[in-house]
Amino acid sequence: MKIASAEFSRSSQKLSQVPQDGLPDFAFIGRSNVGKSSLINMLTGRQSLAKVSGTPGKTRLINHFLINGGWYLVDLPGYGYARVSKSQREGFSKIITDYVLRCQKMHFLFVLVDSRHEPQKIDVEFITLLGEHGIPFGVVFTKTDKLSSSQLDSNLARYKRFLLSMWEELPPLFVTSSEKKRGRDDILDFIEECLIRC
Ligand SMILES: Nc1nc2c(ncn2[C@@H]2O[C@H](COP(=O)(O)OP(=O)(O)OP(=O)(O)O)[C@@H](O)[C@H]2O)c(=O)[nH]1
Ligand SMILES: [Mg+2]
Repeated sequence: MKIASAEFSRSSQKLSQVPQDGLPDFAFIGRSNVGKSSLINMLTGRQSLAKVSGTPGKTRLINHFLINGGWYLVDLPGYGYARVSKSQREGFSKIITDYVLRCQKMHFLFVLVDSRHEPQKIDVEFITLLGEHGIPFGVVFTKTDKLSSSQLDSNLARYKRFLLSMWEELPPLFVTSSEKKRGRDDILDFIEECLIRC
């Protein structure tokens, strides 16, 4: 799919502020610093559409970006950020759970995980929450440029084994690097398919 236009639409502090125009959301979520904002910039081909930072916790609000005038890419705050209070760190912030569990509009969640790491407890908890609530999601492996191809293959196989130990089927999986623009077509083609079906 071609991205003809990508523009910042709105930052929301709470669910009641998100756009109410009925256009579908494709949202990016995952641990702080995993690469959500970078992925949005890579997909749209706009270098600084979403704010990227080496310091975790950069994205604090729900940010909607209107794509091709017909759907949104949504940049969500990260979870598991080490400098917030312990209770917030262990759970998911209200802004995230409200968006994920209570948002009325059609949304698909891309859960980002760092391809270098074994499955992390907080990601597993989050994926479990999605499964329990029947929320459609896919898993996006980020920063694959930091691994050799054999390391990547072995980490992907480990993650798949882990997912299959908990669930009967694998969700859609995407292998990406914002640095190398890897995985762009896979994600955009997937979104296009979803838009045709919804
Ligand atoms: N090598 C490499 N670095 C990346 C990639 N994606 C993101 N980064 C780096 O990882 C850091 C965090 O990226 P962000 O896109 O801000 O991460 P985020 O998930 O939006 O972070 P928060 O908004 O703080 O939750 C930045 O220093 C990025 O340059 C990638 O594909 N490869
Ligand atoms: Mg961010």
